[in-house]
Amino acid sequence: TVTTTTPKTKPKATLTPLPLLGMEPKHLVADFRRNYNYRLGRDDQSQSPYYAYEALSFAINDRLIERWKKTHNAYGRKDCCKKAYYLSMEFLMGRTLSNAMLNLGVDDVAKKAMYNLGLEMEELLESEPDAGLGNGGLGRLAACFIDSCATLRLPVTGYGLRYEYGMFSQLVTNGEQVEQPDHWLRNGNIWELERPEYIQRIKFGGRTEIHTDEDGKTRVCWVDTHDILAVPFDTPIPGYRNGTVNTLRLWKAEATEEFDLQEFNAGDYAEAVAAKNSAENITMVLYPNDANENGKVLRLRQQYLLASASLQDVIGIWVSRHGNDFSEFAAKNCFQLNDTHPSIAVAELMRLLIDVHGLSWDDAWAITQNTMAYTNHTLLPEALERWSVNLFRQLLPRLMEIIFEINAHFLEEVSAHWPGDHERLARMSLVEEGHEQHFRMAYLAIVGSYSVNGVAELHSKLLQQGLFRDFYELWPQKFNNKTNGVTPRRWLAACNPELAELITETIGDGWITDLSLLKKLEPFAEDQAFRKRWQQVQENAKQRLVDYKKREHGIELNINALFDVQVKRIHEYKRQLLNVLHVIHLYDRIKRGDTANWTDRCVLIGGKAAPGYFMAKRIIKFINNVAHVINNDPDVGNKLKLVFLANYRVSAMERICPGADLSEQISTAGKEASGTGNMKFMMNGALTIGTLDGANIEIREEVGDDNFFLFGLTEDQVQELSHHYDPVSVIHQDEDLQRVINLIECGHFNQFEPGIFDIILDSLKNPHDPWMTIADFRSFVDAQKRVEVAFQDKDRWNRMSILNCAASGKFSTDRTINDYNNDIWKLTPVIVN
Ligand code: B1N
Repeated sequence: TVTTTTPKTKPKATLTPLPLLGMEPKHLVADFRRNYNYRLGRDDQSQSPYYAYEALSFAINDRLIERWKKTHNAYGRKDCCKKAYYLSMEFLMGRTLSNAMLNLGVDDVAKKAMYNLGLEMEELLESEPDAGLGNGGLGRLAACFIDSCATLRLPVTGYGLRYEYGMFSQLVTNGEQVEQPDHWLRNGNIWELERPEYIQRIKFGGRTEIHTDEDGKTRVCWVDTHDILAVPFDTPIPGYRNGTVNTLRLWKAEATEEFDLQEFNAGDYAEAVAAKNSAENITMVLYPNDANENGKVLRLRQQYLLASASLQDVIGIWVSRHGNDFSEFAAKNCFQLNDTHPSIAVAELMRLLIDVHGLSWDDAWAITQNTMAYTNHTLLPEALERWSVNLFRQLLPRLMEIIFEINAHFLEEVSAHWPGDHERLARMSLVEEGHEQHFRMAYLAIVGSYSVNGVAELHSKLLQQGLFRDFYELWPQKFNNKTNGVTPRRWLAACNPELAELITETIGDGWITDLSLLKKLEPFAEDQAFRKRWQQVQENAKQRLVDYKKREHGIELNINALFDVQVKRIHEYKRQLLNVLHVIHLYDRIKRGDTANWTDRCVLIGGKAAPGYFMAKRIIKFINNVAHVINNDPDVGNKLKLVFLANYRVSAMERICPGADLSEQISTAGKEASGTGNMKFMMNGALTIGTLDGANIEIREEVGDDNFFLFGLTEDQVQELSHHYDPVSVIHQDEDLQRVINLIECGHFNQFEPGIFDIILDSLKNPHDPWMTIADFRSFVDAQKRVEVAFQDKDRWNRMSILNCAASGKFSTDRTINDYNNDIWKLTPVIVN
């Protein structure tokens, strides 16, 4: 027999706390070596910048995790302080390492540490793949928002989806976009932490039954469902040097265990395991549509997964502390819906409160209406989400019932407010009648929320006067504006260190967390010596962009030229075509010898087209063909270059915006909700040529008309002209424009590809062209002439550049998030130490 002796008193487990990890170069070097040798199993024979990136990232991530746990504890200690949750189908994070080092305050130290190891920080940072879990502005806004929330010490969690494949990468072959899947997780993701203990179960399909309890109470049961699991992966989101580290929680779809087992018992083991795919496919890929809805079942599954998993997560924590007492729930929780994409959350919260936690309809509705807040990001009708009721019936039958019931209650309220107004009732109904019924998701979001906001002054005004007018008349107090911003950490401090240093040297470093302080730069615009330094820094940034293009793409740019940049998704309303028409006009002037007082210009255009958006893809082809002709014409030389920047993404913008002279923000007035690229360029000292659209209006207000190149019709004028727009006669009356159109028509840019640009010509000449490109041509060309005059006077240009940067303070997401918090969330900052 064997006897074992156990000690009388088991020692208490002491796994934590550990002393904080060191922040000196020697500590980072030691941790780097340990990670490189043991966690990654590398040796001197297998050196690669990628593994060096990973080894440093582990070291940095460990330091984030220390602060993450403290933040979590601080939020818990504050007796369940109020929290907000940012629900978004997209978080376009880009790279993490350099931002993490900046926010931790170890950027200089780490650079030294790597230098001591004989490694080049630049090369290492370049090895990190972009987390491209978003399309464009809407997804990047979510990323900037969570950075600002952490910097402002606000208890805000981001909830999204962990797509296996992010935004496709764009190749250009024969001038055409070719999509390549972006398997960004291929080499693992060191920044995420899987949290199996918080897995949530999500129902799909099945049917509903009414059950009666012993006490005669009825409740609806959603049965015979095909469930899947939502597995959370957390990423730390550090604030700027403040000890706060918030959480981005992304859900991955997985199959349930018993799902296999059932089939296994029926003898189809292999088939059952293979069927796991259909569950796991849900979070396989990001839909690559910007401002366009597509109505696919898989997309609705994604949306419901996000809404249900996130709400169950928050309610689960609530119930663990308060049981089924939800009386304080709305006072302590707020969900901000990033457009209508997660708006099914309105109905899902009702379902969870009523069916799962036993609340009455009225109590549940009061909670929902005081917990949800909705942000609209577009007026474009093609982007407004409508889901087929039949699809709901099959996929989410219980949610269909709830939406119908919400609608019934809502229409009663409308009837009471406007008795007998049947047209208004039909207009406002959550259900659009017709050949097939559809749910209007924006209306569901408005009805279920206490706040509805647009993303720039003009956009919010147009929502109230146009798209959501009826709702504004019913509930004016719900409506508000929150002008977008960008985080100055990534978009100035990190991406343009030399400019950041000059600014800090001049006005101190307070601007990094209070961007309004940039206005202290204003007087320096009159300082000759400062202007010279500013110019040198701008030229260095241009040189880095030139070097990069040369190194990575073999493209030669002339550093003395005006760098004229338009980077954003390709969409007709953004009018990349107007830009190209101007380029062709300049080319025509060169060809006819009209080059007195010429300003050399490099026009850079970049952006992805939605794979199903034929016209957008043809515009890319057009840009590339025009570029080919111009760039190979010996008469043109250095006077003009047109370059298409392939695979535009977050990390590309970090190189591009410091090196731009001119920022093109030329959408048809009333179509661009806000824009955020416009703000990144301004912050980095570029000047804007733009229409009175979105946030351009506020940019111009801040910097003054003298420092902004305005052109084009106003939104009112666009409306008015749409009744009698006649582009063909405009072309006839403008000789320059006529020549441009002739060049395209005669096949000058498609000599061996007959007819391929006919659809472009047809759309330009169409009297129903909603983008009115031809209408703004003359005004655009005139504004470009004013740009050239200004650019030739270097002193004047530098002054304007300084003033633009100095006036960009409003466009920090710190200001935006403070506005959200003061008007909508009402959270108290939590100090972590
Ligand atoms: O949201 C940005 C704005 O700055 C832009 O002006 C606006 O165009 C953009 C469906 C969208 N609006 N709508 C979308 C994205 C994906 C999708 O599936 C619509 N993106 C915007 C931030 O406010």
